[in-house]
Amino acid sequence: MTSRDKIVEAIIELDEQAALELADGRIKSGTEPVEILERCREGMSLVGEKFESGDFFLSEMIMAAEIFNQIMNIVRPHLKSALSEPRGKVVIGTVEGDVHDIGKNIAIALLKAEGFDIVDLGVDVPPATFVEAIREHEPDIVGMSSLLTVALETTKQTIDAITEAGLRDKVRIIVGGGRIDSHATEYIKPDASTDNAAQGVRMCIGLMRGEGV
Ligand code: B12
Repeated sequence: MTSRDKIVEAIIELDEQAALELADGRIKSGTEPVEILERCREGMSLVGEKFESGDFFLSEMIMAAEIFNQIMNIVRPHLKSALSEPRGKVVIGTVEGDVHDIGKNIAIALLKAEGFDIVDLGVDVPPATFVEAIREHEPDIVGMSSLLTVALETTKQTIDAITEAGLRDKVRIIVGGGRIDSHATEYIKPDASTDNAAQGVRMCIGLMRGEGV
């Protein structure tokens, strides 16, 4: 049997107290915040598998999300502070039909730590709201999060709406979330895509420099 990281174990056992104590202890002993978040993501993947196989109900998935949010509260203040000059502006949201926001919120925390200005549109964001927000805030980058297979369709519709509004040339688009693979990317056609927030931040820095990613 493979031995799992203790924080992964605490998340899948829904042991909130142990998970929070472990996160706090690791921060105090100097573990990189991003490393802690990566372990938590592993835990959430296993929670997802348990839900899929019927071992967990929706209520248990909600409980795991709550534990993750509490860990985020411990970790967030320790992410590196922002640069003095903003690197660029990102409008970000979870697409219509999808209410998952943990991944989006991690992406936001890491982007802020790298000096990006963020406009967070929240979850279940209709295409028209993305379009309005681009007109209002004139971002350099638009970030979309989608975790459900069905939300890949709304992600595509959102990009189509941006194109139809004549705004596609004015922004670079990055799409993130656990269902984003090469097939999804081929279908949706963003400028960049990832299932990893730290990589997403590096891609945003590249997009600001005009690099292809
Ligand atoms: C927690 C959870 C929930 C919580 C969400 C709480 C919240 N506030 O977010 C609740 C209980 C509400 C929920 C509901 C549902 N869920 Co759910 N959920 C999960 C679970 C267990 C974890 C998701 C998570 O937070 N992961 C941790 C984060 C850190 O990972 P992440 O999201 O991938 O994000 C990382 C990267 O992708 C990236 N990233 C994400 N977004 C972005 C955006 C940008 C711009 C960038 C750069 C990067 C980036 O950065 C993050 C860090 O690296 C997953 C399992 C899984 N494997 O994903 C299922 C899962 C996503 N859910 C699933 C399902 C089916 C549902 C429901 C339909 C269940 C139901 N019957 O009602 C509903 C749908 C509700 C809706 N309309 O959206 C399925 C989806 C299956 C599919 N293929 O479509 C999954 C995969 C579980 C499973 N294996 O069956 N869920």
